[in-house]
Amino acid sequence: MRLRTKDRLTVNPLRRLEPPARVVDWTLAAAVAILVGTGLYSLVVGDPSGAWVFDVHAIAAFALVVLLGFKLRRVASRLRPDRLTRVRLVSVLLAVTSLGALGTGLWWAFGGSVRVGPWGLLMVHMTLGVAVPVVLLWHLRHRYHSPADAPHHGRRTALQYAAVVGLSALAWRGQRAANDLLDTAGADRRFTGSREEGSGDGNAFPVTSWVADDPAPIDAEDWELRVGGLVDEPATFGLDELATDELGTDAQQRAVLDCTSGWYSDHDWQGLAVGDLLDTVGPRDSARWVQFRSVTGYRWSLPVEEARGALLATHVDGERISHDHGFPMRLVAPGRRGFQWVKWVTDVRVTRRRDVSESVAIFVSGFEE
Ligand SMILES: Nc1nc2c(c(=O)[nH]1)N[C@H]1C(S)=C(S)[C@@H](COP(=O)(O)O)O[C@H]1N2
Ligand SMILES: [Mo]
Repeated sequence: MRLRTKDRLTVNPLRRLEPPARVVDWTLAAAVAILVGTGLYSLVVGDPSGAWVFDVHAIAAFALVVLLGFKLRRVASRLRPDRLTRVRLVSVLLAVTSLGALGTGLWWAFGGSVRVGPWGLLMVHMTLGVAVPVVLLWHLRHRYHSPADAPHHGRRTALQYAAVVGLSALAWRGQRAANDLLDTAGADRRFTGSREEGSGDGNAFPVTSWVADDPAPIDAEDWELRVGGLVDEPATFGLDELATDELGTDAQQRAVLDCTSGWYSDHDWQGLAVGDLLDTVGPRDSARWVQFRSVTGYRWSLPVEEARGALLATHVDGERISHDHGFPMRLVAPGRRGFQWVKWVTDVRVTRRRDVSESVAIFVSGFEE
C-alpha cells in the first residue's frame, strides 16, 4: 500500500496536492455555495467598492476547475455506458451543468459572445449557475456522506487547501494577464464584467427590458409625474410644466448604466434632480425611501439620501430620451445596476418602509395590465 502511494507520487507530483476524496467533495460543495452566493449578490453591486465580490467569484471558479479535475478523474471510470444507473445519470447531469456554468463563465471572461434567442452568454451562464445547486442537492440525496467521515490529516489537508486556493488565485491573475496580452474582448471589461456599448452616443445604446415590459409609446401631452406619499405637499407635474417650472430639467449627471446581462454605457444625462423635486414636495421626518414607479408597474426604491443624488432624465448626451430608453423620463441612479434605472417613470412615492413587492414587480410588470 505504502509503496503504491509512493509510486503514484513519483509519477505525478501534482497528486500530492490532491486532498482526500471526501474533503474534495465537501470543498466542491463549498465552492458551489460561494459561487452561487457571490454570483447572485454581484447582481446588485454597481459601485467599485463592491469589486471584491467579483474577484471572489472568479477565484472560486478557478478553485472549482482544480477540484472538478480531481473529482472527475476519480469517478470517470464509473462512467461506462453499461453501468449507467439513474443515480449516475444525476451525477452526469451535475457534471454537465457545472462544466457548462464554468465554461460559459470563462468564455465570457475571455470575451466570448453567444446568442440564444433573446439571451446573451451571461444569461446562459447565470441559468446554468443557478441550476448547479439544484442538481447538486439532488445528487447529494443519493450520494451523501457526512463530512465527519472524512479522514483527518489536519496539517497536510490544510496545506493542500492552501495550495488549491493559491493556484486558483494565480490562475485568475494569469487569466487577466492573458486577456490583456491577447487583447481579447474580455480585456477591457468593467469591474462588474460588463463590456462597453455605445457610450457618449445618445440613444444608440442597447435596450434591455425585463420579461414583458413593453408599453406603448407615451404621449407627452397626457403624461404626468405624480409625487406623493410621506410628503407635505403632494404634487403633479406635466412635462412642459417641469421644463419651464423653476424646478427645471437641466440638471446634469455623468453616469454609467451597467446591465446585469453584461454591457455598460457611459453617458451625460440631463433632467430633473430628484433632490430638487423632494425639496419642492417636502418629505416628512419619517421618510426613508423614495420609490420610482413606471407606467408598467415596474418599480424600484432608493434610500432618501441616495435618491437626492439621482436624476429623472429627459435627455441623454443632448438627445431627448427615446421611447425605448424610457421617454419621457427615466431614472438615472449612479452606482446602481441597470435594472434599478426605472424607465417610463410616472410616480415618485416617498415611504417609510421599503416596498418588498418591487423585487417581484420587476419580473411580472407588463403582465399585470
Ligand atoms: N419600466 C422598466 N424599466 C426598466 C426595465 C424594464 O424592463 N422596465 N429594464 C431595466 C433594465 S434590466 C436595464 S439594464 C435598464 C436598461 O435601460 P435601456 O433599455 O435604456 O438600455 O432599464 C431598466 N429599467
Ligand atoms: Mo438590465
